[in-house]
Amino acid sequence: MKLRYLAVVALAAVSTLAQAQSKPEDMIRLRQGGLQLLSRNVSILNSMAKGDVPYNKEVAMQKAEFVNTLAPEIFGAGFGTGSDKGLPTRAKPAVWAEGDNFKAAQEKLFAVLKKIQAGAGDQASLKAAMADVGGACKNCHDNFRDTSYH
Ligand code: ASC
Repeated sequence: MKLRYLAVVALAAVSTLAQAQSKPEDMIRLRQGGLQLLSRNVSILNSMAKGDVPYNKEVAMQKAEFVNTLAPEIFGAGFGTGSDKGLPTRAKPAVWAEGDNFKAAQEKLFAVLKKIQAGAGDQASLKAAMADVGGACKNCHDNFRDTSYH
């Protein structure tokens, strides 16, 4: 009985969360802001890896953890059904029409981000792990991001 009650409460909480992001313009804002934050934090990691800014183990590990939390959140909550329009967006219709390919592109990014997290505690490993991240961003942009807003 108690378990069943907890399950109902948990389900209600999950559906409230889902509804909180269900408006197209909210999803578009979420993904655009989220991707900017992802870009900023990956760029800082890249600068540290190259030594353009001083490598700091604590900051690198914190940022690597952050991007690994952030990226799945962007793709989980930012590209829902109906968010192909609502605000100016560069997301191509292919995001929704070719869902499996879009998912595969995400998985590629997540895999690189995991490698970055595994390597963040050491500058040389971080540098090695950064090698594929630009490609993972570009792969998705080439296929799923328009050159201009619509
Ligand atoms: C970046 C950034 C992107 C990618 C992309 C790679 O630093 O902000 O969106 O790299 O330009 O093609």
